[in-house]
Amino acid sequence: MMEDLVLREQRGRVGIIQLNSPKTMNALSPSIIEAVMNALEAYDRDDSVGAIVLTGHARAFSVGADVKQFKSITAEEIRRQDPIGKWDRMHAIRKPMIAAVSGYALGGGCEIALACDLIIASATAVFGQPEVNLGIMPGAGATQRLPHLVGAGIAMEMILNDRRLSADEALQYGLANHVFSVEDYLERAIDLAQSIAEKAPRAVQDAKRLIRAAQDLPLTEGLKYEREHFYGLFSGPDATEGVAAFLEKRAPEWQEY
Ligand code: CO8
Repeated sequence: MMEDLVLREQRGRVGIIQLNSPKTMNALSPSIIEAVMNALEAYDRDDSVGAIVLTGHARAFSVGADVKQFKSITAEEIRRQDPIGKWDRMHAIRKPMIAAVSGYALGGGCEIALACDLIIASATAVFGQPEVNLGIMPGAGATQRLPHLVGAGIAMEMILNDRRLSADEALQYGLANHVFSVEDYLERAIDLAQSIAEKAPRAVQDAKRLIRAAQDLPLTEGLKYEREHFYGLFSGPDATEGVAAFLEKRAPEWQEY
C-alpha cells in the first residue's frame, strides 16, 4: 500500500502538515508538492484552523528535489511539466504558515520554508541552496526571497557558493524567527501557531497579506493599501468585539467572516 505523502493532524486551531518520506529525507517530487498544496488549501478553507505548521523530521525538513528524477528529464519536458508552477498555490494561502525546520532544509526544501511566513528552527537545522553544484540554480523562490530575509550578501554566498547556514546563523541573519532544541522545536512552533490562531482571524489574514505585499508595492501604494484594510476591518464584527472585550476586561470571541 502506498504511504501518504503528507500527514495531517489538527491540534486546537492549528493544522499540522508533515512531509512523510523519512527514508529519502523528504526529497521532493511533483506529487509530494501537489499533496502539500492540497493539504495547505484544505486547512485554508477550514474555519476551525487559524494557522498552519509545515514540518518534516528531525534529520531533514527536506533535502530538496529528488535529484535522481532530474537524471533523464529534458529541458522541453521540465518546461512543459512546469513542476514549480504548482508552488504558486502557496501564495494564495490566507492563513499564517509556520515552517518547523529540523535538520536539512536544502534546495527546494529550503524554498518551501522560505515560502512560509515564519520559520522555527531546531538547533540542528541547516539551510542551503546547493543547486549550483548540480549545474542549475534555485527555481522555487530562493533568488527572490532570500535577499529580503538575509540580505543580498549572504544570499549571494548561499546561492553562488553553497554556503549553508546553521540554525544560529539563520537566527542571526533573520531567516529563522527562533531556534529551539530538537526535542522542543515542533511543540514550540505549534504553540506559536496556536497563539496566532487565537487572534482575530480576519485581522491576522489581512495583516499577513499586507506584509507580503510590502515586497511588491512601492511605499505610497503600500501605505494606501494598508489604510484601506485598516478602515475595512472597522466594518467587520471583530473590531467591535475586540474593543468591547478590551474595555470589559474579558476574552474576545472572534468570528469568521
Ligand atoms: N535527492 C536524491 N537523493 C538525495 C538527495 C536529493 N536531494 N539528497 C541526498 N540524497 C541521497 C544521497 O544520494 C544518498 O543516497 P545513497 O544512500 O543511495 O547514496 C543519501 O541521500 C544520503 O546522502 P549522503 O550520503 O550525501 O549523506 P550525508 O549525510 O553525507 O549528506 C546531505 C546528506 C547533506 C543531505 C547531502 O546528501 C547533500 O548535500 N545533498 C544535496 C541535496 C541537494 O542538492 N538538494 C537540492 C536539489 S535541487 C532542488 O531542490 C531544486 C528544487 C526545484 C523544485 C523541485 C520541484 C519538485
